[in-house]
Amino acid sequence: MTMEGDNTMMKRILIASAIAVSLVSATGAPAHDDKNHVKKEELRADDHAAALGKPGDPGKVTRNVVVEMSDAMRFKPASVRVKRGETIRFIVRNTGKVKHEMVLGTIKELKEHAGLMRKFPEMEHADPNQVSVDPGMTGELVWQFTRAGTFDFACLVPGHFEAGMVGKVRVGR
Ligand SMILES: [Cu+2]
Repeated sequence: MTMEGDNTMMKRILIASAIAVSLVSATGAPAHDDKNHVKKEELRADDHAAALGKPGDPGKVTRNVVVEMSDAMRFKPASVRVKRGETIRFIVRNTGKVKHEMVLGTIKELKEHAGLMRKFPEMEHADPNQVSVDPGMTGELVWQFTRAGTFDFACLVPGHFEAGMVGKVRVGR
């Protein structure tokens, strides 16, 4: 799936992954859903993004940060410092031969999500806090860090998180 993918499809995938994530964290197992569920889970997905900020306005980017992802299962740099309030455009290069992704979150969320990816390896997502990048390609992720603290990012392609493909964002005042 490319970043230019069909909007309706993106929306559907976003909702599906939001449901999947919260169902697993709530009950430990996927369950069936109904229409009301979709609305509720969508809201919850927004809440969890709020822990470290919000999707950034591409017109208000204060700084570009280049991050390289490799088949060594590492991000370079693995640690990024930003000032509170900054809107960062992550320019995310995949120098490897397999797909990688950069997902922003707290380590707890990322762990839960990694477990889900092991159960559903074909799962695709398009949440605003993540970018998937095909081998040899470059993707972008614009994020505004509205809270001070230390946050995490990880590659949630099955096995990659477990292999140590993680990094940190330190948000100072
Ligand atoms: Cu990876």
